[in-house]
Amino acid sequence: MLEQKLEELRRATLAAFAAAISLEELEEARVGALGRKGTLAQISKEFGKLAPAEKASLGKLLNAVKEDLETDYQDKKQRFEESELAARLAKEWIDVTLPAPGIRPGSLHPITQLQQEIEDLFTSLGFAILDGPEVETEEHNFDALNIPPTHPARDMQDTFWLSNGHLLRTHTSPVQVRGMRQFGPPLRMIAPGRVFRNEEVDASHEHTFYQLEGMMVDREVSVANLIYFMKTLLSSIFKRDVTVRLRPGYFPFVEPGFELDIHCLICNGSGCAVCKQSGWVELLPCGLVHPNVLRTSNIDPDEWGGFAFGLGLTRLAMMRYGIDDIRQLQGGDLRFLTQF
Ligand code: FA5
Repeated sequence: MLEQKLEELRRATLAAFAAAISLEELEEARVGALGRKGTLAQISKEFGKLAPAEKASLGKLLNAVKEDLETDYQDKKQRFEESELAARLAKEWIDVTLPAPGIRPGSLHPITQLQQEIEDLFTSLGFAILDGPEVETEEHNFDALNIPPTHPARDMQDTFWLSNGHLLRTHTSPVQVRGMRQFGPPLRMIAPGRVFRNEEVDASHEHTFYQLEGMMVDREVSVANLIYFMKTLLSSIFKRDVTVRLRPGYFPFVEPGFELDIHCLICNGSGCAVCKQSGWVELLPCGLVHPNVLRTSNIDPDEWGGFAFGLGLTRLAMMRYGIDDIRQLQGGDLRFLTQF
């Protein structure tokens, strides 16, 4: 009786293994026959009730059936796995001999590009490029520039003060002082860099922006020299005629002082958020160096004179590239930056 059941199990299971067309079907057949609650387990229970003599002969058959089925199962399983792997390899095949997609090159930030152009221009005119610290002393940022503590001009630039009494420089002008003290006259220098002001941010104002300071100290320096260098700078940057206006401007460290404004290139002067509807953008304040500034840097104003300017580099980048919101320049958005 049990013998027949075992032979039937062997036949039916081998047939089920042979008919299986997937690993899942094969597994289902295995569980039905050899699983914990499968047919073989049930037969084994009945086997326990047999007399010892029968056990001996049937035991061999039981083991043989089990072994046969397991061997056949492993064999088929391996074949399924091999063909599955072959199908995956065929599907996921990569031609490693194909040329790789090109590496997308990075590019310099528009402000950096502009800065480098201006550096090239001024070095060709005999100017040195100087660097100064972003964390400055009150003396360099204000006092040495003829702005003593009680001077109302301190309110022109809202300052980030640090708890140790230093500050984040509000302009690049302190590098003038460092340059004069380090090198003395005659001096031709520019100093590009980041400056900070505690300001409300809008389309044309950032709390962190770039300026480029320029200074020339020599025996005979006049407003004519200043205008020549400013004109050379602007025509080299814009490579076309741009309308500018020069008007008196007050800065304690220059006398006379000027504001050089540029006709807004975003709206062509018709009025927009960048120029605050005025048609003009403040770009390049400048003037002749105040005698007090020369004096505090150990230069005799009776012998030497100079001009200085403080170019708004971030605003110049806006005009040059037609950027209508200053916040885009430091937003870090790659869709914006990859255009340059
Ligand atoms: C100064 O900072 C003076 N140190 C410039 C100077 C140097 C005058 C040497 C004379 C001689 P002002 O605060 O105007 O000046 O700033 C200079 C330029 O920086 C402005 O014309 C403008 O283009 C730019 N600028 C000022 N504030 C901001 C701001 N919040 N965001 C972006 N650009 C600004």
